[in-house]
Amino acid sequence: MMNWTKRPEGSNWGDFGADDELGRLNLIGPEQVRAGLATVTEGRTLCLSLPLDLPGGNLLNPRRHPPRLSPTELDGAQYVNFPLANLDPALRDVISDDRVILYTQYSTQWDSLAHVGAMFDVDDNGVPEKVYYNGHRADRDVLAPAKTGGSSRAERLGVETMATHGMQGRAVLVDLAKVFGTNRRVIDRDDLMHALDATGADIRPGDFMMLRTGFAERIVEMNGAPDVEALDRTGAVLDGHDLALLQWITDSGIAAICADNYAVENPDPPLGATLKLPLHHHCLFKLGLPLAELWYLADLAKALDALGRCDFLLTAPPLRLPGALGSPVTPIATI
Ligand code: UVW
Repeated sequence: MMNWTKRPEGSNWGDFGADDELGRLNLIGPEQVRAGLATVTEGRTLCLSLPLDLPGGNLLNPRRHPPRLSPTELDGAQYVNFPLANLDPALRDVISDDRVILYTQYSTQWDSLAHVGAMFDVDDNGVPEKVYYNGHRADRDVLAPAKTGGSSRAERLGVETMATHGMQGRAVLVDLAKVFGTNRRVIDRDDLMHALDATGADIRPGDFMMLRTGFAERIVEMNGAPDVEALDRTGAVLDGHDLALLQWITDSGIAAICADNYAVENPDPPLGATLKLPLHHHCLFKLGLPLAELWYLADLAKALDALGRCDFLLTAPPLRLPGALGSPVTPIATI
């Protein structure tokens, strides 16, 4: 039995099963993994993560702060350069051991499907309620603060579902920075089609679509002191209000979108918009299609350019952290 009476127009709710939590990741199966492996010619790997303490500060998003590392502690002792001789004079070992306060979406990250939901009249009774992908009810099934004691641990749709699926397969880089330059530009469907043609990017169902805009490279140049006004003028962002672009995402069969910018889409909605993040709404909420942000794609772009191709094998599992709403990730491209 479905979790809903009415599903949002243009959604795929129910298509992968009533209780599905994987959404479009269901389209990555053995064939897509083999297709990814088949692209490997050089046996070379590239890291697609920023250092996780970038962008630096909390100006890009005041809610999110850089990671804070500190030593583990026991009986008043801090375990950094800790000589076990302090406990037993016979021992010569020295131990260092740490913990971290980590905002899961501060830097290179995955959004889980529990990251953005919507108010929607899922029971078709005229009363909108908070709901996530596939009709999973926000307060009852996904994040029930009453049950979880106020924590943010998702019972459904957390990142661990992505981690256990594997997150490996064929990926295609669309180098928007190469086609359009690195000034801010809002990209609609026609622009994206032009970029696919111009770069020869051949997107297939089950692919990870990777968007390089030049944003993460600017962050690296800013070296921990981001100039937010300059970043606001940097790089392409998708136009989540372009219905033709959203329809292309639906029809293309892509499994996920990974961008080097902050939100994938234009974060400034037009006057009167009822959604601030319409691309997140379409992808996370309607299609169960994960988004990834702040990936570092410059080295990969150079390497693929030299090889004259756009496809590669991507391996990018999030942390298997039960209930997390997003996750840092260290994606690896194999070319
Ligand atoms: C929001 O700020 C809602 O999210 P994201 O980092 O996914 O753009």
